[in-house]
Amino acid sequence: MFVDQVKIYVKGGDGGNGMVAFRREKYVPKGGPAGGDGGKGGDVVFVVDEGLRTLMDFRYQRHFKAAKGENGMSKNQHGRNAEDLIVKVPPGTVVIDDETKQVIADLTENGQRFVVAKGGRGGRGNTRFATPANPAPEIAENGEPGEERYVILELKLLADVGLVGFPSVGKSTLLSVVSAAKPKIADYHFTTLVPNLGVVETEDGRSFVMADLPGLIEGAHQGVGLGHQFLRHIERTRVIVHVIDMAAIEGRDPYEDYLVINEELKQYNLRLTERPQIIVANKMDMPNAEENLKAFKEKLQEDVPIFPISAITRQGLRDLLFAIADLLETTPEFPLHEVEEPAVQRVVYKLEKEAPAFTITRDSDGTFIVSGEKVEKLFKMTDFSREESIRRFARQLRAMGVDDALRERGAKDGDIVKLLDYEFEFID
Ligand SMILES: Nc1nc2c(ncn2[C@@H]2O[C@H](COP(=O)(O)OP(=O)(O)OP(=O)(O)O)[C@@H](O)[C@H]2O)c(=O)[nH]1
Ligand SMILES: [Mg+2]
Repeated sequence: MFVDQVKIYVKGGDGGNGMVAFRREKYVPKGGPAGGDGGKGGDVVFVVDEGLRTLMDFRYQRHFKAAKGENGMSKNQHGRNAEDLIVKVPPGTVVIDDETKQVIADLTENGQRFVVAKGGRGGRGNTRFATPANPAPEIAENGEPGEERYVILELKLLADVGLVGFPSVGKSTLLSVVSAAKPKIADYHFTTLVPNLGVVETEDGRSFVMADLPGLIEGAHQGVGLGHQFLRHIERTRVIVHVIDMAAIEGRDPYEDYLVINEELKQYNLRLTERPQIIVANKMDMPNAEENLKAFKEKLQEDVPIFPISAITRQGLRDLLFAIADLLETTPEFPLHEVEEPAVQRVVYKLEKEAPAFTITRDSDGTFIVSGEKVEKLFKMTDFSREESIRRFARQLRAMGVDDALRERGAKDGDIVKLLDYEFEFID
């Protein structure tokens, strides 16, 4: 199976917890605070590895969690930072945030890195909470939770040239005679279900990657036939080779075919029309082909080069390949997404939208439920085994306005308030 889209879960490592500790010194009954900070959790990092060609490996492993930072230690020793979790991806991987459906990275260059889930920072040890008023605090922070998210990985083939055309016009046959690729060839429609890639070498030693794409039909951009899931592979190609059955074996008019396919490309993405095209008039070994070609040339208005060939008898291939190689040399790469900066690192960073610090809802039994990313993070960073930490947490909630908001929603003394798996009483 050809896997070209997969949804995975990534989570950065949590930060290590801060430590509560005190110095032990001779003659000093209780020395100053000496609890170290926790280490940083590992990031989950995508790294492009040009040895990979597919997203196949992600079929079996879809969860990637980086390690937690080490906890802080006594004598003010920091916990060690955790190592990053490196996840290899093939060139051509587009990373999409599953929630927002935004493209967050477009990974094309070998070795390119993208931090997809940041590890949390280490919690502070009690040394950091010392103040003149409280020189020996019994308080430490838990580590910050690592970022977590679902992302969709999409593989866009990195072919230089894409073969497009109706089913059965001979696209796979052409690829099979100009490269070592062995695509399936047959006289029924949609023989090719997934794109095939082949490396083509011209007689004068130039080479390029050619993709044989599933056949297109009218309405493809709306999902008819194999639809636009394959049209997106054309987006990466610099040159489009438009294959036409000039023998009109199925009774369609070759020029009509040409118009229909171009319309599909245009409907799918206007920018595809910016790609230079080469027309391949295939099946020239058949009777009528010569006549059809003449009529085709008369109707053709654009200045697009036409190469008459027969994939089966291998006629006309040499000149065609030279023309493709020439065109590739003069055609720049096309940026894929409008949002992309023309920077070397094609990683797109987006401002995260500011989520509300907390929201309050009510359970069917009347319990108040406080939720929200920010408040939950504070919760996770609180060490509930220590009185002082709990008091600090209560102060933080008050400062965020949680108490006021609960009061506004009608909370009274003694009402139950829930935050994650923690229940507490509202005290006015
Ligand atoms: N006579 C003749 N037949 C050809 C030529 N090229 C391909 N064919 C035949 O056309 C049929 C379809 O060929 P394919 O290469 O599978 O066509 P395709 O465009 O890849 O088709 P799909 O994968 O279904 O989109 C096969 O029966 C081929 O043998 C040619 O140059 N001359
Ligand atoms: Mg085919």
